[in-house]
Amino acid sequence: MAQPLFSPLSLGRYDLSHRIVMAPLTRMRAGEPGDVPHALNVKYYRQRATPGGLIIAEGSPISPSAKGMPATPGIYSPEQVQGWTAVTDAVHQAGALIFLQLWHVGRISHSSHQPHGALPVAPSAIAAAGSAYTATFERAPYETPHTLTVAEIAGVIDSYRAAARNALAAGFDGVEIHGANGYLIEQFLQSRTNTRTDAYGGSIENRVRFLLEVAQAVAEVYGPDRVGVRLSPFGVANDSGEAEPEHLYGFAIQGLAKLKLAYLHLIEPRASGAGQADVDHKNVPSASELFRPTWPRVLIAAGNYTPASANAAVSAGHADAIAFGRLFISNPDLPERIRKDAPLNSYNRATFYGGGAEGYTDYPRLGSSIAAE
Ligand code: 8OZ
Repeated sequence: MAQPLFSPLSLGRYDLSHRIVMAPLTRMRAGEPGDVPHALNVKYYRQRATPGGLIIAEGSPISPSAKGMPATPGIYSPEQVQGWTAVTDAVHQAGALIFLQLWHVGRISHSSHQPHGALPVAPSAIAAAGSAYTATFERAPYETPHTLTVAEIAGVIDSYRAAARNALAAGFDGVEIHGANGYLIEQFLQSRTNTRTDAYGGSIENRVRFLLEVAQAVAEVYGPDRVGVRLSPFGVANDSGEAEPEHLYGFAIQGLAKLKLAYLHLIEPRASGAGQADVDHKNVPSASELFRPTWPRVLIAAGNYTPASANAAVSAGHADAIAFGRLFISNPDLPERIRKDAPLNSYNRATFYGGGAEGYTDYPRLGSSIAAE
């Protein structure tokens, strides 16, 4: 029987020939100094490009102060734009589309990453529980962030706009706004991290304002039909979590729907740890099922899907496409393997973050014991 994952899909102004999306994946392997994409990153993305497929490239800091982890490739310097251009060229030659995930970590940073050793910025001066990844790949407790002023918020939105322009110059087909996993946008959304009393805090409408202003600014650069947003309504990553997510996220998604963006990308609650563990929460609703009626365009779901459950979700109409993360790390040819119902390589968590080719570009293709070119 034909697999629903291999039926074509229109996404904004593009046409996909299958529905297996490569999820945005932090790998901490940018070229240093300068957090510049380099030849190793080009090889990694080229290996994972398939005709008519969609790659969402890893979260990329929109400005120096948006960065929270070492060796994450940015999208604010000319060198980074040049480095990314080699990536998008290679992916396009292989026939795939590539979007870039625009990322601001907010308080999930450390002063060692910040210009002039400044404190990380956030909607309110509330430190996250847990520890940051410092510039030297060590762990240190999160610091109490600097509260963004209204003027500084406007500056951050300008940085999103500039990053979108850079992404366009680098040849990305579109961009995804990272609104998930406890980073800056989610820090504005959630009451535990946003205690502001101005237009950006308090009511749900006010807490959603920053997300919508960012989406509007980015959509003005790319056109809304080339912009997506990623949210994690039930997530607890990076000391996040909302008591009544249905209400907050329902409102946010309605606001995004009015902007006519190309897609909404939801992380399922069962994968809410966002790569920090192989957690699989039971007894929580599926985010894609829950919010499907609120979102009129393409819905991408992610989080612990298997090929079978992905086909089932698409068949049931709960999602239009499924993003795979860990399975795409260990299977450069994941769509082909799924199509053939072939065995999948298992992944090695120890090589997810940082390092070189090992665990990055050396996973074999089907029928080969050696790394793909
Ligand atoms: C795992 C490790 C580092 C970063 C996210 C960008 O949670 C990430 C990330 C995940 O969205």
